[in-house]
Amino acid sequence: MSIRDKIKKLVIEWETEELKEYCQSILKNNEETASNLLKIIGDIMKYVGDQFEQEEIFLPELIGSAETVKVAIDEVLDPAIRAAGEEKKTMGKVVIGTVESDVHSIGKDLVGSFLFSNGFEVYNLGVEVTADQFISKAEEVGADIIGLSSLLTMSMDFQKKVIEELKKRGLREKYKVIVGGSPTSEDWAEKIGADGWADDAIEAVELLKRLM
Ligand code: B12
Repeated sequence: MSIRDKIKKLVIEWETEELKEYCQSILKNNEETASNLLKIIGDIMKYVGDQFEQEEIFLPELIGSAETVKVAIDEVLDPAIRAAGEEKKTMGKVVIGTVESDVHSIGKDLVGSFLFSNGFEVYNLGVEVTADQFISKAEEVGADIIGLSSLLTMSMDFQKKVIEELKKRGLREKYKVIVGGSPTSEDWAEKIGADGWADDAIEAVELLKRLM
């Protein structure tokens, strides 16, 4: 069985401990890098999300897979990436979160982990983050970039709200603001005056490297 197939099986069966151990053994044997494992897990979560949408799986299965993946990323992959990159100079500080009223976290967490694995210092504020929380954290840590995730058409306006709030406080020029999430687009980013938009976690890394 390929690494991808094995990971997919463990994610779908919520084998959290086994997934952690499997990822650890792959890293130990230098069979894959932590960043590549992250890419594989990202593809698998896209697949799981689509399965849910097509009603092939139900909500508890989707949440179980998301939690399994989160533990493996938090406890094995992110620490491995951190250990490998300790000497690396930071590419910039990113404050990222899902905007107010929106609880979707999986894609935003992947973007955060990809940025982290590419040398960015990442402050992940979680979900339902208000404009004030984004701005306060960015000010506190001296961030360069604010990343706003929105998975709901209804929550997209909160991305705009963050930008407007930055303007109101005279801080707009201090930060690069990037937006993402499935209902958003390049046009939307332009319309609300964001500095950039990316379709997925890999593009988000490219975008930020360009912006910095
Ligand atoms: C998982 C999921 C949930 C889970 C979330 C669990 C969690 N912890 O995240 C639960 C079950 C809680 C949920 C709830 C709801 N959901 Co939902 N959910 C999904 C689902 C199936 C998958 C999303 C996902 O995780 N995809 C996998 C990740 C890897 O992809 P991604 O999120 O798109 O992220 C990538 C890119 O968008 C991008 N990206 C994401 N964020 C950012 C940020 C930046 C800065 C950048 C640059 C890029 C970027 O990079 C990511 C990685 O490649 C989607 C359908 C789908 N197939 O997308 C619906 C979907 C998003 N949900 C939807 C809806 C309607 C809801 C509910 C309102 C349902 C309800 N009636 O209660 C609630 C909302 C509750 C709330 N207040 O937020 C709709 C949204 C429709 C719309 N456009 O408004 C969708 C599209 C389903 C549908 N077709 O109707 N949902």
